[in-house]
Amino acid sequence: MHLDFIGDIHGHADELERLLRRLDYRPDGDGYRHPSRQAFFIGDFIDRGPDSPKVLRIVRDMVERGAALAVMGNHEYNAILYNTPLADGEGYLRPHSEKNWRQHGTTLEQFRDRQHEYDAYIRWFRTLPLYYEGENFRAVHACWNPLSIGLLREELTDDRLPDPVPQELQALETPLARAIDRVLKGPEFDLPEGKYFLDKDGNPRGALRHKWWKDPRGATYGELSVHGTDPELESLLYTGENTDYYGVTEKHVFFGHYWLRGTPLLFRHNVCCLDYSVARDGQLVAYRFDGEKELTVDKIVAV
Ligand SMILES: [Mn+2]
Repeated sequence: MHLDFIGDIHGHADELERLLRRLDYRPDGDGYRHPSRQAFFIGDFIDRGPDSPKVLRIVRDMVERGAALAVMGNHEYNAILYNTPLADGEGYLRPHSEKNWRQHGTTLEQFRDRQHEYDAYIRWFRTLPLYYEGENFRAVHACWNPLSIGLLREELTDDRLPDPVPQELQALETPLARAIDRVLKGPEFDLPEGKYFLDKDGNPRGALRHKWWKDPRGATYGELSVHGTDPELESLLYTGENTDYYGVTEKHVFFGHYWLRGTPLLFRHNVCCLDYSVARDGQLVAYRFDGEKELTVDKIVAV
């Protein structure tokens, strides 16, 4: 199995085409094809960037013609909820608030006067698996968490969202809603009693998104945080549980989501994050996987 895992695209069609050509894919239909490999898109095709419709044409065509595989990102998930009405007819599972418009509005503007096309993509999003496990690798948008994936395996048929989309997904109050949230957006843990930090908008937060690929034993909150904390927490030792940690003997895991900066690198021989912030002046990144036992940094390709 020869797969090229491709990170978060966020509407950057030019970079996507450049990356596919760099990987020796050739134009085929609306998309591209490689004679002996498949692409694997790990979610977040839309929002923020200049041409989400074109990215979707390419990605969907490649998936439907067998030139690529894909899993859902949180932006596709949010778009589904944004377009699913509440049962009482009063609004949608994801409210049409100003904050949510800021996230999804660029895509909506780009599909202006093409509502049919947009609706068809929302239906297609619903066919995407929430996670994927192969013989020697795993792929997921934000977090391979054994407890959450285990729950999804029990609750869902064929790894996809139920049809119709369950109303319970409007809030994080049920195990299913929380498991999907964790897999597509990443896990959080609570800070010690009475501790909090100020997020980038200045709001106090009592829970921290953390590096689930890092062993929390003996680590500080600062070392485990995927965003900044505050000086007091930086040096405070983590004393909570170890349930999210992805161990060194697990299958290779490929994911995106974390808006990394700088030169692409590997987190570990079996942990590969491919989101290098193409939508914030970063790079679109791929990993060329040929079944190797240990991942190596020279197989990362960036444009
Ligand atoms: Mn994401």
